[in-house]
Amino acid sequence: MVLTTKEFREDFSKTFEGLYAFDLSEASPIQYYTALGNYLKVYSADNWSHTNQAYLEHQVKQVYYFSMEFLPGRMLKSNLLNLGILDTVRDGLREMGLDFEVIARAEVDPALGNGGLGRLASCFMDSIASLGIPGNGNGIRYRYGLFQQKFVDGYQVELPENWLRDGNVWEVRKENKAVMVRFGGQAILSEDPDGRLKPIYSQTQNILAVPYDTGMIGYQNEVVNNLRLWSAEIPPEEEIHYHTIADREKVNQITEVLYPDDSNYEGQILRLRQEYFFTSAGVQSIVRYYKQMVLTWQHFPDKVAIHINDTHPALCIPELMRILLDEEGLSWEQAWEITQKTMSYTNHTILQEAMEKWPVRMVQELVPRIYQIIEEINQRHIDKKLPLYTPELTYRTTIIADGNVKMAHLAIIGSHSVNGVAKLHTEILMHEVLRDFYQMYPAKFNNKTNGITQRRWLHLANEGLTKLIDNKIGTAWKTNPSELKLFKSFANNEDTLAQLAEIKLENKKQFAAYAEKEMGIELDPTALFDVQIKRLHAYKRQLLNALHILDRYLKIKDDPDLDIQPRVFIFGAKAAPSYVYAKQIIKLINTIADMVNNDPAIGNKIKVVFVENYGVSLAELIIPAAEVSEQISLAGKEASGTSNMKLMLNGALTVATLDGANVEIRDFVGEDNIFLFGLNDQEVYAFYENGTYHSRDIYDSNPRLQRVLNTFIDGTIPGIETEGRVIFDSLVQYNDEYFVLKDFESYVEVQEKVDQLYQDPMAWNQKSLLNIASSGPFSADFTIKRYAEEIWKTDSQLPA
Ligand code: 26Y
Repeated sequence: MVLTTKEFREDFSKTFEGLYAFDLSEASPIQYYTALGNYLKVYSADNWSHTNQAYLEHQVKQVYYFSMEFLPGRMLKSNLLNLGILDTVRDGLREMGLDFEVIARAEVDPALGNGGLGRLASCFMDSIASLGIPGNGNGIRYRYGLFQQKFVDGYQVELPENWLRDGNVWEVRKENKAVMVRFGGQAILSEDPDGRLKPIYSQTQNILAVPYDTGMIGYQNEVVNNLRLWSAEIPPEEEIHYHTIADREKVNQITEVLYPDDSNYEGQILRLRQEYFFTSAGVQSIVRYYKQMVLTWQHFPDKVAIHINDTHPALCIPELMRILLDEEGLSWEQAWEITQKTMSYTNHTILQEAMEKWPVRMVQELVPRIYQIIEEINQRHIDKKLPLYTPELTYRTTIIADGNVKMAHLAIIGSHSVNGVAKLHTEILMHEVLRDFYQMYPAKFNNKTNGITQRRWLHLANEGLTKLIDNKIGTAWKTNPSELKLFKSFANNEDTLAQLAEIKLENKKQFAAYAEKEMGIELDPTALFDVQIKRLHAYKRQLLNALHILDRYLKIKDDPDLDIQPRVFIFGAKAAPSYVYAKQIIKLINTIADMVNNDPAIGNKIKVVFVENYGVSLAELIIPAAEVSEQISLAGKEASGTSNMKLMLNGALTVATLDGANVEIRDFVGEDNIFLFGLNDQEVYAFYENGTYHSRDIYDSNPRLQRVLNTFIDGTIPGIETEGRVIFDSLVQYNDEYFVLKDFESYVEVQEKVDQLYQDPMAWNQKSLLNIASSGPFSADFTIKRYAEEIWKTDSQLPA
């Protein structure tokens, strides 16, 4: 049944009156938005409950995607799109004299994640539902999301992100589905009447885990899956034991804030609490659901797949073991077989410092029974592998070592599948980082290159481009993104190329309007828009970008009449609050921005825009306006990257090292349509092995680079005495950990080529078009199909 605008207006007005009991004409955007959200919840309620019923009735296998982080972005538009009523609602609101865009912007963007890993989880939720795969998300309902970033005098300042201030229309609190999670105390094993060892608990702290469910609406297929986020509460029957506010606070604290660090592991007990809290709650609720099906335990892996998004939820493994052993009375062997068959794990990082390992004492104290189980998993692993491998190799793979529990080892040993997130990354895992495990379990390892949902990142974010593509190749690409390649046949069509340029210009104007309004920076929309948007981290090398800007700046200062392609350098990045060096780089770039933007000799030749509080919503504004995509991490460090895919899909040309998924971008689009530079991963490894990298020598021997670096310490850039010195020293004195100086030369060279190509708009637009047309393989739909077929063994429930 198609919804008419008339029906929409009537139902919407009713919803509004029911909620607010006053005349619709005098409401605020947030009130309209809330009413719209409520309307949509009702509109999609049947689909939600039917999907649920169908899964249960047919006892289909379901996947549970466990992730500490989800970054869904605003949901109003994407829900409308997926329900197939975006245009109707927009038109209906217009007929009522309301501005849909203003209403949509009233929604908060829930920042329940740090970056790539969290956003990936949300793209996956969209694809799982859109493919009709029975799937659920499982995570934490943080009371405060990732901090809001402000710049004060160029420094990052963090403010709390109270994303629930106006309520959350999409969630449904499900008190009736709450479970109890046990912490601390003692677990003493003793024999039960059947002679089995079972734990007797004493002095534990019991926390109530209350789920909040959000419908994950599939793309025009009537499927609504579930994202379940858990919140920690005091169990009502235990209220009496909580005497002080501090006691109560300790409970609320568990789901109070998201840890804002995504690259530097710290053994904080609260984080371990969070990890056990949501994994235990999630696994318990899965088991409870399974028990409705009256099947033997052996069939558990035929009905349930649990996916562990990085090691953060790896306690799923001992938790499922605990339930099967202690509560369901299975033998160790049975429980272990079920657990391994159920679990799969994705690794997202190569950086050693981001690998989770928990002090044994901490695990013992916080979850004593879980620790016992981990110990036994470890011992059995050693007993099984020692006869087969050298003691050295075996002991390198233990879960417990040097007083720590190594979460990656637990995740690998307890899962049947281990995957990396790009071809190169998986290779590096197999042959470098996890090579001992690869030798032991070659069959577990596989690659699943990341993907993105083209629904949010093209259809919604870039309506102009969507229309153009629809006009040229039809709309089938929306459900089958490989169809995007049909767009290639327009690569020589001047008309199409001109339209493409027109759309890009329009998107650039939109961003320029934002920069003007929010930051007071005036941009020339015909300048080249160059974009680097990602977390701030030394390995991602925002510094290299900064060096290039300074190099240009000096050139223009030397010769103010220099004929050079005007460029706008756009940055968006948050730094972990404790990551001092990253914050110094933010200050540096902000100071460069001030200097350059206000220098009349520079004019429009360079503008630098560092947007505050980068997140999903800003990405949706910036990406469609981008012409150059900066993917310049040191080769071998970025697991995959996903902004690289979004930018390509929106027609940006990539400046890249051969790192992460950039390698596959090159393969799909061809060497001629990407700007490659710098060391490759093998060359980087060779330097590590030989110890022959000396950044000081490069500084000494390259006068151009020397001059750029000296601006950090010679007063050229005013007001960065401290930061300038630290950064200078890190690059020159302390041997430049991420080879910034080594790659500088080839980076500026390739940037000159970028400028040259830009002088020929048709050639540029052609490459832009080829990038769009070659980006289909990076659809998360394909990635999810592979996860479903090769790892989860879940089937789409859509009619074939
Ligand atoms: C343990 C704690 C310090 C921690 C918290 C968050 C460690 C890591 C993370 C998040 C990591 C992350 O976002 N990794 C990114 O995952 C993306 C999706 O796979 C990749 O595209 C990207 O290269 C990788 O950096």
